[in-house]
Amino acid sequence: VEASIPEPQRAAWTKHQVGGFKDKDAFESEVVRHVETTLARSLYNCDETAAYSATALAFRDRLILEWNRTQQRQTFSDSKRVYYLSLEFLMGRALDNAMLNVEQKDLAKDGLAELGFRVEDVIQQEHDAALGNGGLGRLAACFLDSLASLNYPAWGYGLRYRYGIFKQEIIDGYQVEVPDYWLDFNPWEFPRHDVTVDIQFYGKVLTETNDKGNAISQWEGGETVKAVAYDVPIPGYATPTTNNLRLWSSKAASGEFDFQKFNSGEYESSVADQQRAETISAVLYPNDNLDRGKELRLKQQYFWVAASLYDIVRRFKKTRRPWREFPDQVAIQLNDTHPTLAIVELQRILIDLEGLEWDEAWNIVVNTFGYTNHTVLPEALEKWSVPLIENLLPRHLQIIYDINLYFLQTVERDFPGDSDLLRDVSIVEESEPKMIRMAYLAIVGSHKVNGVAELHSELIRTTIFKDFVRIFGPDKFTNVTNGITPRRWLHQANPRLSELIASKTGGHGFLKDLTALNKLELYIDDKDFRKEWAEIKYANKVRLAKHIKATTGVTVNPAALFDVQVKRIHEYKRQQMNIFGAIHRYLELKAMSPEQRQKQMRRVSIFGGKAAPGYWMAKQIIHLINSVGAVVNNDKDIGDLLKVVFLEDYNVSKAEMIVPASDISEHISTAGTEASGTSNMKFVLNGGLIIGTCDGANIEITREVSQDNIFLFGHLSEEVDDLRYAHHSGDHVVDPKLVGVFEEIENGRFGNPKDFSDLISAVRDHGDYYLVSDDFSSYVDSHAAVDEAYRDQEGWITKCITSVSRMGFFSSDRCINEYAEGIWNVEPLDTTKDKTA
Ligand code: 4GP
Repeated sequence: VEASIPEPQRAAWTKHQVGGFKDKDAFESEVVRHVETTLARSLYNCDETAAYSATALAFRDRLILEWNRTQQRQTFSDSKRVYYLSLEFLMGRALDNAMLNVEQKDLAKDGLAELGFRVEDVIQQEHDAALGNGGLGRLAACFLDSLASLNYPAWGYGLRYRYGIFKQEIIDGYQVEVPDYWLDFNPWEFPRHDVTVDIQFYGKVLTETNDKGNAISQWEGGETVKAVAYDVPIPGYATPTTNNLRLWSSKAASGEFDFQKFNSGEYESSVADQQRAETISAVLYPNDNLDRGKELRLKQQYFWVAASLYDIVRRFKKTRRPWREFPDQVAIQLNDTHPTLAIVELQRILIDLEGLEWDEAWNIVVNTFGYTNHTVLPEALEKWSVPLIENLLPRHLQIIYDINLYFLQTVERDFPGDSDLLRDVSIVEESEPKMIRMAYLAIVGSHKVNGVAELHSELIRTTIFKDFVRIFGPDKFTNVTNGITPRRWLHQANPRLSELIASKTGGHGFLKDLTALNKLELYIDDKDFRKEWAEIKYANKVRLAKHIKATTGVTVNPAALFDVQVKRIHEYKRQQMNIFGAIHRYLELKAMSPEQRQKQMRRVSIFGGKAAPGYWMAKQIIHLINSVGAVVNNDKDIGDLLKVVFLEDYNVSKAEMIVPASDISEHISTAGTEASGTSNMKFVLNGGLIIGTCDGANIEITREVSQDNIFLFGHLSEEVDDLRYAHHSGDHVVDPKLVGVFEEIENGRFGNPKDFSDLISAVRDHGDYYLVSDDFSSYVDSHAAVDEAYRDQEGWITKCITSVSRMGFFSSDRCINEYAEGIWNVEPLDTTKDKTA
């Protein structure tokens, strides 16, 4: 249907087209209008929540206009688009970001003040959009910000979970999970009830032979669920480009409920279908770096991938180009293996629905997809059982088998007689039941595979995917070191530091070209600058201290060294080593004379992070941290020499407060386990230093800031195998300092020792897989070096300023440009040439 307004009427439209807020007045009038109409409130009952809602709606209106124009511009330019498929987008709050990106926060601040509100309080009313677990999901969110800020024609595709990651409460020292009702009020999404796709599950495959003698397969029957699009505008920074994040929500395909059942009195079962359909997009699986293989998760994956591909293909078809040009118009990036079924689905569309020959179709598929791996942990590498796929997606299983067959034929041709190789690289694992190895499918079906930091990319090339490097050659495998958006992680999270940097680097240009930070080194000896720098850090610590007081009741001294480890709780990330280290510090302090003690550096050990609800060891770690805090924080001998706090419900908006307040942050994974890490970059960018292992992006951070400005310790990844072997062969002796720590835990100093016995036995009796004992003494030494360095405040500030000035490399803008050039082959759009129909 032609929906375009005819030429003669267009003048009327243009006359009424809405722009941004011309001034503060215009903004205020929009806020008041939304309070009085959209929210049906008045000046007599407008609280902060209502002020937030109205402000958000006012900005949303503004964004959606640019969103519309951006979509038009991209359509008319007819250029190649990027589609970022991610099961997680950990967006956090949107209002502050929107105000800053469209450069109207000051106006909003003044306007809100005139209406009786403080912008800071209004911002705090927003609920985080927590549609992700951790690093992988937050990376996707930073990428969306960069794609829009750099004017790339790009879409994100994900799922609109009704419940995001659970809310964490700490009760009696234990994690308790509470559902996250984030959708109660969400002004940032636009339901598109006109954009729906029917998604099929189950059923069977009918194969017929056509006149040419070719087998034609049809997937029939089964059940259908409707995917409804919800669009979230993504504003770029200081550019009109406003891209789209499209999230799919599931609904029953057949109307609201079964009227016949309803009329015959079966009230409950009449809505059962609807509920069953809606479960698909109901929950985000709360696992980070872990695959659980649940049927509903597979359903989620196919539902999302099929709806997204339908949308992408529909958009391509409007261009009326031949199919072979699909990869010239479309680049699809697979954020981990979760969307790997997209490879199979596109092949199915091309051969079953569009009638292409297998080889021609497969060529298109491979040239369209790129795959990013985010972890080498075996427990995180996705596998799906063949019977499960066969039942849910019978036609897809056939196609997977064919993809594997043709792939193995090429391997057999190139490496004749190597049956071990055939078995090792087969997409189908010959286990009972048989399993589909999704990472292998993703590699075979993509033209590029990348890791997320240099060490990690090297590890995937030489360990988990080494056979594929032999088969496809080294060029298919590449590295794109992760990055973070400086808009959220500096400008928004640390406004005073951002202003100070702007004042020294010639304005806010560094937010678009982060390498401009290097100009700061010119001011390294500037007294006023250093003073202001230190004041900002202190103020950020005061703000965090207030939060700690309000949420935990513990008083911490902002002059103490703030030592932070916030991230998902995982044995490989080694929060257990950190808390063992804190216990060791506590025991040492206790053993000192009061005079000696007073000479020690004051410390606040700050922890935060969620444990997957089913991850027993991670939950024990949280419990131990809280139990140690309960003892240490109330010990009169210790006072403010050591405090141990666990901050509840770590999320993006809390990170924005915690990161700028850190002096030292911990990135202490067993070497070779943390693919990259991205919070390490955030902490350094905000003028905090790192204590860390030679792992993930810590290595490249060291290369940039130099060895002198980072506290590295521990064994290297190439030593890990031998060390593990030593534990098993009985050649390892547990570190004596750690033995002392274990004794105190087992003596009941921190509560019932049974509660922590598994944490201890993992290290002492079960092979210490994460090598806590091997790294413990260098960890403790490194902390002593941190104390020493911090004593010299001037030296410390020099280290911090130097480090910040060298962090330009870690912008997600650099990262996105690398993807665009090396993987997607897409160009940014010139936003100044606004063509219309
Ligand atoms: C994470 C990695 O653990 C982390 O090192 C990396 O920085 C991040 O991806 C982004 O690349 N992986 C996950 C996951 O979150 O679930 O596999």
